Amino acid sequence: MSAARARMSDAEVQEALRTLGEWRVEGGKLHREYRFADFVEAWGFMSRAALIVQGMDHHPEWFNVYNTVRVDLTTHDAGGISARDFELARALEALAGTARMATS
Ligand code: H2B
Repeated sequence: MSAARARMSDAEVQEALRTLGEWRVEGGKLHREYRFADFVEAWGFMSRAALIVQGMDHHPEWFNVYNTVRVDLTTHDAGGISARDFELARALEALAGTARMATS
């Protein structure tokens, strides 16, 4: 297994989370909830993300209701969170930064 796919220790995860303010560990997965301006913005985010994650060969678990997208990231082979999950989280952050978000 490459180092990027190796399971990170809890301490390594906590350290990496320091630069991803809205993300946390939930149920052993890297988790964030996005709230977009509306359903089309949420779906647009997911559509653009689909192209990126396929290129990365690393795919989110996600759940969409109207303007909300809940994202969970984990690395199956590692049985936990790896650097690949943080790489994907940062890619999603960059993408969400170009979207219209909910204002309240
Ligand atoms: N996505 C995520 N989030 N975790 C994985 O471990 C993973 C994946 N594994 N996408 C990939 C696909 C693997 O199944 C293929 C064979 O590379």
